[in-house]
Amino acid sequence: MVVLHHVLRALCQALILAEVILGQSDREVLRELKSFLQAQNPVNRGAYDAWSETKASPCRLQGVGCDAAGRVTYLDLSSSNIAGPPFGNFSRLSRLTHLDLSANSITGQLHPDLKRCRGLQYLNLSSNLIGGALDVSTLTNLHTLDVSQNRFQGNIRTNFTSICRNLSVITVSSNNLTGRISGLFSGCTKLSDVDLSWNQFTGNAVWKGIERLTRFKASTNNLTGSIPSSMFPKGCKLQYLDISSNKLSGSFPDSIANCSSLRSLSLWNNSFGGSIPPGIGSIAGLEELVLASNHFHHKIPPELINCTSLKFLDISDNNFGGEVQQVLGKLASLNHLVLQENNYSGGIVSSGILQLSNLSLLDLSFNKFSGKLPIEIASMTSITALMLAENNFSGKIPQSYGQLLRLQALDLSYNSLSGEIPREIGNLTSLLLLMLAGNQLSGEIPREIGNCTSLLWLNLVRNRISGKIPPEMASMGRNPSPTFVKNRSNPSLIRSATSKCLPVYRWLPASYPEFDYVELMMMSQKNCLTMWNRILMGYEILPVTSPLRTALGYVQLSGNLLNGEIPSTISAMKNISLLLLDGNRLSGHLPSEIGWMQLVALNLSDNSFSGQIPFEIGHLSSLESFDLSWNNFSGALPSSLDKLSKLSKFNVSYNPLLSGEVPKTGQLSTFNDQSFLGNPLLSLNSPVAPSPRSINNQPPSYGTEEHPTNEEIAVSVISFLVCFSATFVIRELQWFVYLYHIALRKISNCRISLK
Ligand SMILES: *[C@@H]1O[C@H](CO)[C@@H](O)[C@H](O)[C@H]1NC(C)=O
Ligand SMILES: *[C@@H]1O[C@H](CO)[C@@H](O)[C@H](O)[C@H]1NC(C)=O
Ligand SMILES: *[C@@H]1O[C@H](CO)[C@@H](O)[C@H](O)[C@H]1NC(C)=O
Ligand SMILES: *[C@@H]1O[C@H](CO)[C@@H](O)[C@H](O)[C@H]1NC(C)=O
Ligand SMILES: *[C@@H]1O[C@H](CO)[C@@H](O)[C@H](O)[C@H]1NC(C)=O
Ligand SMILES: *[C@@H]1O[C@H](CO)[C@@H](O)[C@H](O)[C@H]1NC(C)=O
Ligand SMILES: *[C@@H]1O[C@H](CO)[C@@H](O)[C@H](O)[C@H]1NC(C)=O
Ligand SMILES: *[C@@H]1O[C@H](CO)[C@@H](O)[C@H](O)[C@H]1NC(C)=O
Ligand SMILES: *[C@@H]1O[C@H](CO)[C@@H](O)[C@H](O)[C@H]1NC(C)=O
Ligand SMILES: *[C@@H]1O[C@H](CO)[C@@H](O)[C@H](O)[C@H]1NC(C)=O
Ligand SMILES: CC(=O)N[C@H]1CO[C@H](CO)[C@@H](O)[C@@H]1O
Ligand SMILES: CC(=O)N[C@H]1CO[C@H](CO)[C@@H](O)[C@@H]1O
Repeated sequence: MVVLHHVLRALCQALILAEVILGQSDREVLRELKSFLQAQNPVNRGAYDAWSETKASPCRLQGVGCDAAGRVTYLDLSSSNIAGPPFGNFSRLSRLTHLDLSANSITGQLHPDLKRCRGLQYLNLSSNLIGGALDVSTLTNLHTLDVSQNRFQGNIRTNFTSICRNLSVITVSSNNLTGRISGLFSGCTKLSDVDLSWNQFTGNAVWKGIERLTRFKASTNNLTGSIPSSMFPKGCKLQYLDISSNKLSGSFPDSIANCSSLRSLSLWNNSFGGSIPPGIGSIAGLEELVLASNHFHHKIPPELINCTSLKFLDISDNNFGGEVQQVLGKLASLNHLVLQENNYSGGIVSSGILQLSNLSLLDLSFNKFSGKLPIEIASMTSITALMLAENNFSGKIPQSYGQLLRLQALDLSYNSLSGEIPREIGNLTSLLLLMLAGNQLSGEIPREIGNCTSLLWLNLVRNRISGKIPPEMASMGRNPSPTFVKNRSNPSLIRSATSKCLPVYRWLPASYPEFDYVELMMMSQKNCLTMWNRILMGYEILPVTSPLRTALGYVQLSGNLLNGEIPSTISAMKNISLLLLDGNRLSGHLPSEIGWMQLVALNLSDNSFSGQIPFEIGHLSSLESFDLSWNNFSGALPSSLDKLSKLSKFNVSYNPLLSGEVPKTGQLSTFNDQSFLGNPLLSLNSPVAPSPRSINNQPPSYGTEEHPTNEEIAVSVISFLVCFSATFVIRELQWFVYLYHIALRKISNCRISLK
């Protein structure tokens, strides 16, 4: 008995010592990891940079977690500014089950070492730059795999059966993966959540077992064929189904009714035709139905009335038309109703959609509606976005729309509206966006517009608006924060449905390079509407280097009959980046106060401005685009213009009274004679700068982060090495003392438990 006791105790001690030694190896790996990452990322490091070299246990380091034995099982290095190739020694953390490297800039291919991390249950590599084949076939214990937003390519098929056993969540969206997905996950009995979106998968979406999932997303792939009703058998558990932006066709099966837990169904941008399946009406919990950009038949089944939870309905860009269907007016829980791009011509009032008391977004744009703007809209007190653009509405804008106190976006552009802009518009203090372009509006801009304290985006282009620019207008958009705060606390207020970004395209000012960049970002991020919503919440979407970052607002008044001077109050418009006044009858001197705005683009072309170009223009240090052509400016170009170092588009052509010389050095010397046409008194000594810029080329380059010089890198690497070696000796001693204490404590635990 005593012998056994001793043997057991020895064994226990040996085991603990082994643990402690392995634990030390974990610590060693983390130290290697830290120095590897530090070497790869000389500046801007993540939390790992603060990992204490002296801290006794690695388990307390930020982002590190351990099991009871003190072994590292959990490592979270997400959003840590990690760039460069992957670390190659994770497998030496032999107990590691959770590894999160997401939201970094890791490059190269999947490291062969990662494939040896067989214990991994959670692996998140999303939002990196990892390419090559996605071979994770050895990670047979995975529960969750997220490799979305990388550059993986090749055929996915061969490598998934082996990891199916425990797999519950798999996300491979936004890569370049190919292969037929039909049957891909047939053997994965625990699978519940699959996201294959934004790849190049082929085949049809049908595979045995889809009904076991709760979430299936395969948007934006190359899926073809039709969907048989056997896809949704009895017991279907689907809650979210998104197969939008594929090439699926035929009618959508009525058996979807078997998926009684369905909350969101998105079929947009396919070629589905026929009737909307009436079976949808039996899914009482359905909240979101997105059928846009298909060929669904005119008739909407009355059964939809029973979708009593439906909040979000988008049937835009289909073959709907004629009178708005009455069933739509009975969907009492609707928040968002999007009927844009159909062939509707009437029934706005008779359908009852204007009585839907929860409606916050109503988009009827791009249809054939005509007649007066419905007065009934004035009673829709929940409305935040009213989009009626590109129809044939005529008559006046009702004064009573001034009661829509929650309105944030009003787009009536490209109709045949006439009369004045009602002064009641000044009541709309939440209004962020007012688009009235392309109508026949006349009269003056109401001075009350200055009461629209949130109004950042105003587009009145191509109307017949006359009179002076009211000085009060300078107060518009001065404080949009309360509206942004409202949207942040309730994002669903402004959420939009499809990824078809029509309202956003209209919002973007055409042909201004500054906004080209916003557009590019929205497209390349593949999530235009997510970004749109961020904009409406007042979050910055542009990189630090962008001059638009501080003030994204604009005032577009081009192509009207405005006259008189620009009011000197204009300097108060601090949130406006673009001021476009071209094609009016504005005259007089340019007020020097304009120099105190924060403009990125200023277009005064084709007016009757006269006098000197004010020296203060030189204060517009963010100005990139400046057009004064076709006016009567006189005198010399102020020397301050040379300080506009961001200026890439400059035009003073056809101001025949401009005189003096164009400087041979500085910013103005970078423009060629295209910027100075028709100015006989202006001498252009054409120094021909190394790369002369014409008025249309060279869009500003954004997004280039400042990289450290080689010297900076060298200095930081050297100083790191010095610090590191100096602390090393001390640290080793402390660590040893710590190990000794742990070992003693565990050994005494052994004694107690064996007694
Ligand atoms: C990985 O560990 C090996 C020793 O097992 C070492 O030689 C190598 O430098 C380590 N790699 C990195 C990137 O730290
Ligand atoms: C992976 O990480 C990203 C970013 O950190 C996160 O948004 C996402 O939810 C994670 N994926 C899973 C499946 O946990
Ligand atoms: C995706 O792969 C195809 C070839 O399979 C290639 O032509 C294309 O450039 C790749 N796209 C991206 C974004 O990597
Ligand atoms: C989509 O699949 C079809 C065949 O199913 C193929 O011909 C076509 O090239 C694929 N398109 C893309 C973009 O992968
Ligand atoms: C519609 O889907 C196709 C892929 O099938 C995609 O190329 C296209 O961009 C999508 N359209 C929109 C507006 O997203
Ligand atoms: C539900 O699925 C069964 C097969 O499992 C099918 O016979 C039935 O028609 C489906 N229900 C509906 C409403 O389509
Ligand atoms: C709505 O559901 C009820 C009860 O489930 C049913 O009696 C009624 O016929 C349904 N309405 C329509 C239009 O299908
Ligand atoms: C649109 O509706 C009108 C009648 O309102 C009809 O004459 C026309 O053919 C329809 N156009 C399309 C493309 O469906
Ligand atoms: C302006 O708003 C007030 C409430 O703040 C409201 O009483 C009034 O009717 C509105 N005026 C118009 C013309 O809509
Ligand atoms: C709205 O604007 C008018 C004219 O600029 C001004 O007299 C009035 O006080 C403003 N009302 C509010 C509530 O700010
Ligand atoms: C496309 C792909 O990733 N294929 C890989 C599947 O797994 C084997 C090894 O198991 C790799 O050799 C393939 O490249
Ligand atoms: C890590 C994990 O959960 N592994 C499980 C995978 O599935 C097998 C069989 O279902 C289990 O035995 C493992 O425990």
